[in-house]
Amino acid sequence: MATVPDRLDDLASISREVAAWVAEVARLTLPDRIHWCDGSEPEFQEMQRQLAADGELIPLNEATHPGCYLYRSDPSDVARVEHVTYVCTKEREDAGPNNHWMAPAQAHRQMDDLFRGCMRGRTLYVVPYCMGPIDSPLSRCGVEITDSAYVVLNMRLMTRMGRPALERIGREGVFVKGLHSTGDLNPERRFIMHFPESLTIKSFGSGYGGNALLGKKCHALRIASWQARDEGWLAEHMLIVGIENPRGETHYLACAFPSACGKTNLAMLIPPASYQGWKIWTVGDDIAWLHPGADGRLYAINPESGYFGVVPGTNQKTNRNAFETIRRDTIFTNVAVTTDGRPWWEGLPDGEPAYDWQGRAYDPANGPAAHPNSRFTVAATRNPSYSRASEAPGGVPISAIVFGGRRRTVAPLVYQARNWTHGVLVGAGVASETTAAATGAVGVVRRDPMAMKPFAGYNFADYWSHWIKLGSKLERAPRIFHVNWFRQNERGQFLWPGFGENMRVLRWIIERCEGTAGAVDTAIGHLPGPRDLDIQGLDLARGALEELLAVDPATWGEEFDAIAAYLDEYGDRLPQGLRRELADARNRLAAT
Ligand code: GTP
Ligand code: SPV
Ligand code: MN
Repeated sequence: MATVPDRLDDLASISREVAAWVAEVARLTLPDRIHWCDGSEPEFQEMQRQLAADGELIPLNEATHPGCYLYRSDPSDVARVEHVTYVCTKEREDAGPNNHWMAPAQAHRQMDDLFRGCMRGRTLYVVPYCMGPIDSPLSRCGVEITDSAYVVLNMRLMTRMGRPALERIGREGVFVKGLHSTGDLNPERRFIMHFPESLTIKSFGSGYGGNALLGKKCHALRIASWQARDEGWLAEHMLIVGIENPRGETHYLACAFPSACGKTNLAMLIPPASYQGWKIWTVGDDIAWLHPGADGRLYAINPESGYFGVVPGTNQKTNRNAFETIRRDTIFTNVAVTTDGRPWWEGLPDGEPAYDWQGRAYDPANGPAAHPNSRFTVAATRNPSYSRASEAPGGVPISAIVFGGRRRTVAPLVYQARNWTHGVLVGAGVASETTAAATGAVGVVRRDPMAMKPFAGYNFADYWSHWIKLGSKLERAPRIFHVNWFRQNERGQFLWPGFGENMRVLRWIIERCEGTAGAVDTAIGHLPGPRDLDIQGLDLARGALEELLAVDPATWGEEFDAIAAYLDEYGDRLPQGLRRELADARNRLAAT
């Protein structure tokens, strides 16, 4: 059993800080081998080949899905685990009512006990990565130590991983330390701990998604949001999409919707046939880092380089770009397979599942064939609508910020906030039905401010203050909107067709930014009037549009009460600006 590197890798000599930390972790976890990842294509291919030989990855049909593999996670390990995710700050109040908290010393002790000797018989992988373009001053680096080869493969697709990242760390000396082990996958011994004050993450007992790919939610949101507050920027759960109009002008939007509420779909939308000359460019599908620019605008980079996207529901009609993207070089997690080895999921118009996501012979009595949170991992460059601007070191200028949620009732199709601070209230008031992206009940409405409930690395009250302050410094702040694609009629049918047709709403948003689209003023903000939204050629049910654009005073009275009660949980730390905006909104509602 080796506790020092088997071979003195040349990578180990690039950063003394990383090498020292790897040695320290090896003394604790006692791996058999240490592998420094260089991030090269041959390394990636060799690891895939090896995992397939070990039976951990299942090669899919090479004729229909070249370079694609299926991975089945442990059936108890299929989603993020919010109830055991902690933010461990010195002061409990800094983590806020929105986070589970544990004192750092106790948390380290508890985690180190779990990590002690946990890599015996296993390989310790050192995964240096850069979140954001490798040459961007806005990017930040980290190193994940993991004993999961599946995690390494995912990190290779999701981040700029390997030698260039390590070289940047060698120059800068600063990096986020992420320690991960799948452990024994015992849900009782599963914890995701964050130490923002020491740029450290410790994750044990899960091999899945946001629990284990530490560059993603742990680093790029929880740790980064803390850093962003200190440094004057924002780390957000937002897609970034460019919308090019027929005149060749491109507006970029940053949109925050909770997990499994449509970010990936909107980021790669295909406009309706009537939108000749309009083009959609995907910059990011899950996370945005937003920085004030010298010109008074807000600029966004996507810290990721791949997609970890929801599979069910993806087809030619709903999301042709994603459908094309995942036909090759994709890792599928927890989908079903057909007899001829093609991946299968609910929402595909053809094919039949032979084996379900757990590898059992498919039986509808066992529930869906593909897990509702089954995912694809694929490089962003595979996407037909991939934007070259994703590589721009300075990011892209943001015209509008769009919040949204999944709500059967209450929230209209779209409305615009009156100004930045009102927009922060709109974001703070976001509520959404829970989804399969996290363990626990599905379909329960909860407050999910800025779609960051599971991801803000500090007290939401401080976070909203930071938002308000940042906006006040922007001379050309983005306009703020709220959308809801998920309104239903009393029979449970969606009132709005969604997907590509969401383009019609995006168009109104852009034209509001340009000052050319009309709106009516209501208590909750500006809504499109009946003729302001382009619904030409759209087959909407009778009365659907009226319902989608209605602001019912009684319903909104209750909604404002609920938002007030929620904000009260943050006590004195809540910024006065939010209280004022809410009081104004209630007065406007009372006056109608
Ligand atoms: P995370 O990766 O968990 O952050 O999710 P996401 O926000 O990227 O959600 P995604 O785009 O993967 O969509 C989640 C689910 O919502 C999928 O099953 C989609 O088919 C469905 N969906 C997306 N957009 C729409 C829409 O406009 N209307 C309706 N009805 N469903 C949608
Ligand atoms: C989400 O849950 O918001 C995701 C998937 O994007 S995960 O990577 O598991 O966080
Ligand atoms: Mn997400």
